[in-house]
Amino acid sequence: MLKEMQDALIAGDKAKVETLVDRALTEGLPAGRVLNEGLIPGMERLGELFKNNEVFIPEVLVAARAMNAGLAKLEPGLVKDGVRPKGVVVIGTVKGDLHDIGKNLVAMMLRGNGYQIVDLGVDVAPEAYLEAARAHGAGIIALSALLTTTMVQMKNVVEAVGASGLGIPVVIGGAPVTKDYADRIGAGGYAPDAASAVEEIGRLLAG
Ligand code: B1M
Repeated sequence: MLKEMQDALIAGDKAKVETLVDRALTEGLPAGRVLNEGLIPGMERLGELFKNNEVFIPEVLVAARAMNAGLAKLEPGLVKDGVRPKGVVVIGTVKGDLHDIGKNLVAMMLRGNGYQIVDLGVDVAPEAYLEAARAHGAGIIALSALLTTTMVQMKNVVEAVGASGLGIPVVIGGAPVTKDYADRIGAGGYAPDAASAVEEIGRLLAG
């Protein structure tokens, strides 16, 4: 069923992805397994096809919609009930970048671990992070970037936060982002995937 889910995702068949996610959950598969063995490998296979010019942007967009629909179905299973917010996290994909699947996953895992999430979406200007952090009393700002051309925006946000006097850390991640890059731009934290983002944010908020 998980292989069938991957195929439906690649085909951009949103209704089928939703049905298969529902069926997997009804049959008792843990949400984390559906995510890690169904949806994510599907997206990885799609990435390969995209890289090799075997599929193009319209197909990827349709598949991304199917992925987000599948993620929405999984969210209740990934989120623990009745946990008091551990802190407020402002999250968004940086200016010029429209990729939101990884960012949504990080937001979802954080929510599931008891954080209150202020999700600014995609293509977020540095000032918007600052405004939201002030308005919601955030303890941390989390940035996602998927393009080598947009990850440079992270430096602008780190500098804006530094100049603002807010005194809160910025944590960064996304496929092209590395620990070395985070250190170079003075970001307080870095995480390679959604699960480590939860750990990293917990560490930063505790310290
Ligand atoms: Co785009 N795209 N895309 N794309 N796209 C990539 C990223 C690319 C690697 C494809 C390729 O060439 N192989 C390539 C980037 C090359 C580069 O810069 N190095 C690329 C390109 C070039 C482009 C365009 C420029 C294409 C064009 O127009 N010619 C264009 C740019 C548009 C823009 O943003 N301005 C573009 C457009 C698109 C779509 C809109 C069609 C669509 C996005 C739809 C959407 O997100 N709603 C899309 C997609 C889907 C992809 C691929 C296929 C999949 C990305 C994805 O969602 N992965 C991608 C190829 C690939 O990655 N294999 C590709 C699944 C997701 C779960 O992983 O986002 O990496 P990811 O998140 C991970 C970690 O990175 C981490 O945790 C997540 C899960 O563990 N993480 C964090 C992410 N954020 C984090 C933040 C953290 C911590 C961890 O802390 C805060």
